[in-house]
Amino acid sequence: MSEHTITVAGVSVDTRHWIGGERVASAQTFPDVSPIDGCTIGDISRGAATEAAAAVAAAKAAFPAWAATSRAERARILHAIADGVDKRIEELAIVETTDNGALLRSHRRGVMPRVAHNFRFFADWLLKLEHEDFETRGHTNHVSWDPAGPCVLITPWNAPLMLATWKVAPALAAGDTVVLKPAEWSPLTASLLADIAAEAGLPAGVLNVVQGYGSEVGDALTSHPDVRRISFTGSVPTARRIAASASANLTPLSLELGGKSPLLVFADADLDLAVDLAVEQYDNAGQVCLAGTRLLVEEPIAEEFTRRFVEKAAALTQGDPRDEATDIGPNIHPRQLEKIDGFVRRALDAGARAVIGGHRNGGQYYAPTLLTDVAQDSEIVQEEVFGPVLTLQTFADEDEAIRLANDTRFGLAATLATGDPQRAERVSAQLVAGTVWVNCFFVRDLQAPFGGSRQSGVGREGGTWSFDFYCDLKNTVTAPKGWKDH
Ligand code: TXE
Repeated sequence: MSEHTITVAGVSVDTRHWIGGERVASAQTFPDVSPIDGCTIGDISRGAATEAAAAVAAAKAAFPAWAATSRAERARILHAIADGVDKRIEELAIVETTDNGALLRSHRRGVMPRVAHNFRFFADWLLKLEHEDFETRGHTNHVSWDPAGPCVLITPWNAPLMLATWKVAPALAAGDTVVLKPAEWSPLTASLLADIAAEAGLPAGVLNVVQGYGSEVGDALTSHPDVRRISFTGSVPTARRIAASASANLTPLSLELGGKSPLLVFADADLDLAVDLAVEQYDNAGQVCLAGTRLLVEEPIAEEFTRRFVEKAAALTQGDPRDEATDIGPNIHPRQLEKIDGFVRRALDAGARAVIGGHRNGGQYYAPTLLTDVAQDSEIVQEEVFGPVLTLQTFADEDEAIRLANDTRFGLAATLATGDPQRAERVSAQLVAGTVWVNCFFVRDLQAPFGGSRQSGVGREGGTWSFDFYCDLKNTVTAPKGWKDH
């Protein structure tokens, strides 16, 4: 075992970058700390501009051959990567849980199988992707999906491999090459993905992984003139920095950012279902961009809803995410915990009432919290907390519900609980959100467009929309034989 390999719960993970089909170490490292116990898991290569440039160069060098690889062969390799993920689900699950503190049972049974599905889905979609040719005055128009070039994919820590592969899979399927920059708080599964991809036969340089702090490696990647696409999931301030940096070359961006999504509960809803949906918003310790953190409840049922919610939330088990019985694990980092607690303290100081929680719960854990008596224009209602913190407000009628729901600078998602299908149709038509769920939550088909309105993002990914982004669409117009236009 090399000095650059660490063992995480019995799984070997290389701590170096993966550039041009080789492991590359940086002289400097950064510590990767587990949120479960605050212990250092290992020291990871700390990339800088040199590694960023090397990775883009490797992606550029590998691009022509990969772009010229037939669709069928690209799809075959993506399927082989999916098979590799399937074989290592247990390993990926435990490494991810150790690294970011999300539940092992979710990683094992939900997330990692979805990671494999991401590769299979985009491989299969690639094979179906066709534009109809059409005619203009006897000329044929042929629209082709040309690979765009090297892509920089920058991903967050709340669902590291899941979110990375939402980008990696369509980019590779499209014939692009990739530089993946995982978050510094959860760098490990990206390294395992590099191993799996290499074993599956992905040629050297097609997928590169650069580790390090965004502030140190980010600019060199996002301002690079050879980069043809940048896809980013993360915070709004970082998105602004990336957009500024990408503006040097007008590199197209896909941005999937935060949210402050509403969950609207109407008096005609199935109350048990509504309460289940609300409690589900604590998933992943609230570190979910889509979370419906603003509970908006119709006045006549607010008291009963709150009573049932508190009963259900009180039954949640908080603790070690490796334990099957655990419902809520730790938050990712002391800095994130500090941020969450700051939001809650300021809300309480401003007159909010904690119906449950409102405090830390030892270690890196934050007690599931529900705050009432919050003003619509207050920080706690307007800003993304990214922790297990929900607010509850009431509304008198449908118009007020819609007004409150839309009164935010975000527009990622919205959830409705109602027993009236016409109301569902009426209300969802008026909500500003990339996704609206009616009497359900978190159901996502990869062929659906996914993304946010307003400051929740730019662009949509999923199905054909992903290929729209990762490809250069080209129209070739051919005159019929013997045609003279001039
Ligand atoms: O995010 P950052 P942070 C929100 C959530 C959270 C807040 C802060 O509200 O509390 O963001 O999280 C890389 N150039 N979301 O600070 O900074 C960084 O290395 C290029 C919502 O961790 O956005 C990491 O890989 N890259 C969200 C990635 O950006 C840079 C998920 C995300 O980190 C960079 C995560 C730079 N200058 C946080 N600076 C969601 N939408 O799901 C940083 N990075």
